[in-house]
Amino acid sequence: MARKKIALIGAGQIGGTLALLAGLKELGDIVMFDVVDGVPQGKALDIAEASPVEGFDAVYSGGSNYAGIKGADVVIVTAGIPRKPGMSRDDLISTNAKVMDAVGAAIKKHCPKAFVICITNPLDVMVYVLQQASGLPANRVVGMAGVLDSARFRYFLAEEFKVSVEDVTAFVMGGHGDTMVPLTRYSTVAGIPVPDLVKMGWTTKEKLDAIVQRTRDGGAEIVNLLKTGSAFYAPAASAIQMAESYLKDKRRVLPCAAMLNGEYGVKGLYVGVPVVIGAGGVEKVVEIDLNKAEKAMFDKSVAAVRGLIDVVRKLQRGE
Ligand code: TXD
Repeated sequence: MARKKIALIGAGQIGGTLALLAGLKELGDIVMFDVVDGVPQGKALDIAEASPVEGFDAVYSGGSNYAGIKGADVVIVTAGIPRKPGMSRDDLISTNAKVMDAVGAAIKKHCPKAFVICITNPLDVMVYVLQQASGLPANRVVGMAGVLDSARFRYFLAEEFKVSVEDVTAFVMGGHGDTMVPLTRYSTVAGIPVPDLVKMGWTTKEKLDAIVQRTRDGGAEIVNLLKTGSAFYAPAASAIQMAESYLKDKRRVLPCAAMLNGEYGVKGLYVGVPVVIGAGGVEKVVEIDLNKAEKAMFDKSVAAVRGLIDVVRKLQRGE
């Protein structure tokens, strides 16, 4: 059986880490694409040279020609520019939306059967633009944010409880940003809901609230430390988990930005919700019961995503 092909659009910080992790996990052959000539080639060769040491087989290539992504089974998109000083949020949206248009057109032309994972920020809007531009069915285009946000939540909870990260599950819904909705009720240690652990004296309500806030600010915490960029190891690991679930038809239940079609009362928008990812792409949107306060937080998050989509539509109309 031929190896699967994974195309990475954007060979920056996350792109490079994705390439390494995909190799270490032997998910397939990897082609890296970037507009900066030399970088995808250099990273591809560097990682390929690590393969004899680490003991994995994968063919690595890199370039600035979209023809290289032909027939890819999975495409992971990190292409775009970060926000620079003096640049408004709308400037960033407009620039990265144009990048998504170009990437989407290339996917449509060269690998229309691929499963596509978008990482580029602002995530919930960029995944929408990418899906529209690619013309791929919405169940084959997803956004990565929830796995990362819940990984941060899991890490902080494991640290607080002094237990293995493996035994902590956590649940984050909504858009990627200040309005994300960490759900403590659905987060557990070995199946014990976190609110019960508060009752059991494992932590206090105040400490838990602080952890929830730290999760919301997780991206900014790393940016403030790094100063010259944003997080890349955990974002890459998160997207690889989604790609692996698709490639191996694992049917994992993962929080992803998925196109909603009436679920949670939302239609035609990408929002972070739990989904089942298998060989069919997004095979199911899991609709959980939200209490009043949670629903209010979720609706606020949806409204924020809708606001950004309106900005994109205006920009696309040239207003
Ligand atoms: O949870 C999440 N979704 C995120 C999102 C978590 C962390 C970071 N997140 C976003 O991912 C971040 O705000 C960025 O929008 C992306 C990629 O982050 P990364 O740290 O990898 O950014 P880099 O290092 O700047 O890499 C971007 C690359 C860079 O090499 C550019 O040359 C390239 O994108 N680029 C392009 N590639 C292809 N085609 C076009 N048009 C293009 N423009 C720039």
